[in-house]
Amino acid sequence: MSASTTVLQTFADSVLSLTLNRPEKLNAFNEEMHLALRAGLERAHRDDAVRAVLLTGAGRGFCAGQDLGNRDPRNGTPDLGHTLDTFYNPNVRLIRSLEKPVVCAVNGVAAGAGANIAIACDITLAARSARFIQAFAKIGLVPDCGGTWSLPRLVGEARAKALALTGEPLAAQTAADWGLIWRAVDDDALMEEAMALATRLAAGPTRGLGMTKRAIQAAATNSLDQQLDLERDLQRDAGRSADYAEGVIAFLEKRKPKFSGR
Ligand code: LHQ
Repeated sequence: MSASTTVLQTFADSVLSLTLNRPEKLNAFNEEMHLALRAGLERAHRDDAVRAVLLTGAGRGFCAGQDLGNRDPRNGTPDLGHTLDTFYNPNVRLIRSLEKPVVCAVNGVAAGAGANIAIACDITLAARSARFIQAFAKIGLVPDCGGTWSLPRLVGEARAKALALTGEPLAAQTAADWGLIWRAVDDDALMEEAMALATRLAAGPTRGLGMTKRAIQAAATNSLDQQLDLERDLQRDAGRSADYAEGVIAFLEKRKPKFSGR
């Protein structure tokens, strides 16, 4: 268990569940919650027993971004670049560099940094009632947590600009139709479906899945030639994994594979 209650950690079936837990503030980030999320993500990096992560929020919201009470300009002009460097960016990097699947279950409104953390995850599901809001424009800020990078890649420049410049809420189903997330799910089915997905992934060939994540992310900046070389290198490693041997032998023996993650 993490010492802080601002992010709840539970571990079962090789899945580490991280639940943002400041429901009275719609799970807006204060410094304690950043550090608690970081502790959970670092555990996922460190601990071989963790083979998938499930990120969600407690209460009726997923995450309302920065706790604006903590960055009140009446208390002096804040250095928000420092806030990003110190608190947000490390967590986004931990999500992206983790060579294990990160499933996000967006249980309610995801605004500002909350929306962009949700879409930084590998597979994002959302409750049909959830909304994604690039709230930054409403307070004179710029989308962060990689939003200016991921939004145009996921939905194209036209939609990215319209979402970011207007701050209009995007319904979960539209987010799925546009490719911003994987799937919108009935509210009461969300957690069961997200946990089933995370559990299935956690029982998978973890090394191969991790390398697949790395390769797809690298494609954003690689040429085709570089990507073909990367695939060759990763496939070489994957082909030496215990899970490749198990997968092929199980296929030939007409049984279900039992992957160890190695
Ligand atoms: C909140 C918040 C919140 C504090 C709801 N803070 N209390 C990075 C670097 C550093 C600084 C700046 O920012 C960033 C990145 C960012 O994330 S910028 C974007 C910051 N987030 C926002 O601007 C969103 C602000 N929240 C909202 O617009 C609404 O609350 C949404 C649309 C998320 C939800 O609306 P409702 O469903 O109508 O809920 P509500 O507004 O009634 O909120 C419920 C409570 O949560 C309420 O408290 P109260 O004591 O009145 O019940 C809100 O004050 C509190 N809350 N978001 N970000």
